[in-house]
Amino acid sequence: MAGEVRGRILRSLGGFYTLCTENGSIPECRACGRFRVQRVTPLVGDMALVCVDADGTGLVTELLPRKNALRRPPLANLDRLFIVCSAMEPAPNLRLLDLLAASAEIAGIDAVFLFTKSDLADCAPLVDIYTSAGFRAFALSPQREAGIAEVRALLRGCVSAFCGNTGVGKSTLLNRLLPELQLATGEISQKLGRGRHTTRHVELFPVADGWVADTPGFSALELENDAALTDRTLPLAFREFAPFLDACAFPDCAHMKESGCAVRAAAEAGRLPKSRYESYAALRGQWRRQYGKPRR
Ligand SMILES: Nc1nc2c(ncn2[C@@H]2O[C@H](COP(=O)(O)OP(=O)(O)OP(=O)(O)O)[C@@H](O)[C@H]2O)c(=O)[nH]1
Ligand SMILES: [Mg+2]
Ligand SMILES: [Zn+2]
Repeated sequence: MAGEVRGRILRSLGGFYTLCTENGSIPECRACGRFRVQRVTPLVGDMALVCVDADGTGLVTELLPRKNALRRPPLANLDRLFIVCSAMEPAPNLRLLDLLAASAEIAGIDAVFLFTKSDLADCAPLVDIYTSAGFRAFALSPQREAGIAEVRALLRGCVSAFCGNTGVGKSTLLNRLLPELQLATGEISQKLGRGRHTTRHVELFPVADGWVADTPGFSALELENDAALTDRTLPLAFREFAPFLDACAFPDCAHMKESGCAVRAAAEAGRLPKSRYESYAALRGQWRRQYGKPRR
């Protein structure tokens, strides 16, 4: 059945793409040379047109418009991003969580927090921070069923992804939710960092009426030149700041050292999580150092 068909990119590995089409899956598709010239990189999650030859090999010829796209993890057309963080081994990195959540918020992707290894340490303080910031957040432990049914329900009918630091238990949790996946999981080593990543590529797997991606973990996440995330949009990427933004004394308040800043006052008064405000201030500082003074 030669011809052009529409499909979703499920996997991208070494320049080869696996697509799921209504005629089944087409492995080892190459991408059209024009993409390289146009500096377009097909992403897992992309809807694409693929030309299938008589011998069954495919060539991705066109990417259909994206609903959204993330650089880290590299995925397109996500409805939901599960941000996974362990209570310990590795220790929580709130700055990383808040950067991931901010990227999702600006892209219009629903962020949900999953705190794993609650058998090793209490996840309640973490769950508290994120529920009071207005997110869904769950504490999960291998021995307990709490939260599992809720997460399963959130997977249904949408395209989602698990992301977070390496070793937090993304693949372990996906195996528990979807035992048929049988994903490889890794031993935690003292030497977290390069070469310790168990999951090595992004891949979408089918779930009830939807798709879910496992992604490789990262041990640090740089503020990348994400056009959507600037010092101007950053306050909007912290959803719990919204009720305070109009109450700042200056309309162009950066929510840093300004007098009459309602956001900073709310953080100091405990009306929004202090760690979230600290992440905001740190990310803004980092943005300013990297990309210079904004145009006013
Ligand atoms: N005690 C405990 N260990 C866990 C839990 N979840 C995962 N682990 C262990 O943590 C280690 C890492 O788990 P993975 O699922 O491979 O972690 P990952 O997030 O997929 O890691 P990368 O693929 O490298 O990004 C494994 O040894 C798991 O058995 C948990 O809830 N409690
Ligand atoms: Mg993994
Ligand atoms: Zn302010």
